Amino acid sequence: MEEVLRRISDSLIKGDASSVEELVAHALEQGVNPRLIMDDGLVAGMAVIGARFKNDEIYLPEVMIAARAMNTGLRVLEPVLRNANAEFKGTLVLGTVRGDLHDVGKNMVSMMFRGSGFDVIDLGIDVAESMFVEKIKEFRPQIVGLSALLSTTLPAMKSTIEAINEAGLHDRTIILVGGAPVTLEFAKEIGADGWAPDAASAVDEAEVLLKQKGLR
Ligand code: B1M
Repeated sequence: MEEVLRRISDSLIKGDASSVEELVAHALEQGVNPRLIMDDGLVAGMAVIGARFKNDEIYLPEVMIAARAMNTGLRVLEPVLRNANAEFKGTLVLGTVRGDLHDVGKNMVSMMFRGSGFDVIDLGIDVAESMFVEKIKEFRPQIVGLSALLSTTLPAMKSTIEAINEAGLHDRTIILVGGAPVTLEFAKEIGADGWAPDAASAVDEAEVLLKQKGLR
């Protein structure tokens, strides 16, 4: 099992999306736990990419290719992580905030929510404040999820919450924020209802908040 996880991680580091796709499918066939494939295969590979990028050992094109391989692997895992028996728990409108193009973590959040019985309206990356407002009006979600990976896009997270408040839409929804530079302290400061350090705990946090706010 460790061998296949290491190969997934190595292929991701090389940016070899088709090998990642094949190996993830192969690991699933072998009965490897999908969460292990995600954490010890895909995320582990991405951590190496992050460290190499930080140390100037690799550059943006390699990072972009690795992220594409990671998203390919996540797509193979998604149907397996989806629990067909999970009861419907609500709707999540999710996006990476304006100016920010990072989507891997957001996609993991989307998968975890879908797997736990939520409908996810994924607005993608670089989502303007007005788009969040428009989609909240359209879908009336119980949860709005904002992701940001850059310290320079944290202000857009704040202005998105302000836009939701100004549109009078916050009462009927909880706003959950996350992403590497987002802290609990920052989340409180900008008026988010909840914060989570990773995709799995985002679901747990949402479930607690939904009960607290009487939305479940
Ligand atoms: Co960029 N990038 N990047 N990048 N990139 C980072 C984030 C950086 C930390 C790298 C570094 O310098 N060490 C740095 C940000 C520094 C900072 O601001 N503090 C950085 C930079 C500077 C940039 C550019 C500005 C580089 C440049 O152009 N000179 C540029 C900005 C582009 C833009 O967005 N406008 C840029 C571009 C890119 C690529 C396009 C090449 C690519 C993204 C491709 C893609 O996403 N499809 C990319 C990548 C891949 C990274 C790194 C290497 C990896 C990010 C990732 O996918 N991690 C990253 C370095 C790193 O993270 N160590 C880096 C794996 C993923 C699973 O983790 O996204 O953190 P993460 O998600 C986690 C949690 O954060 C959490 O759950 C997930 C795990 O379960 N989470 C949530 C995320 N969203 C959540 C929402 C929630 C709850 C939890 O509730 C709603």
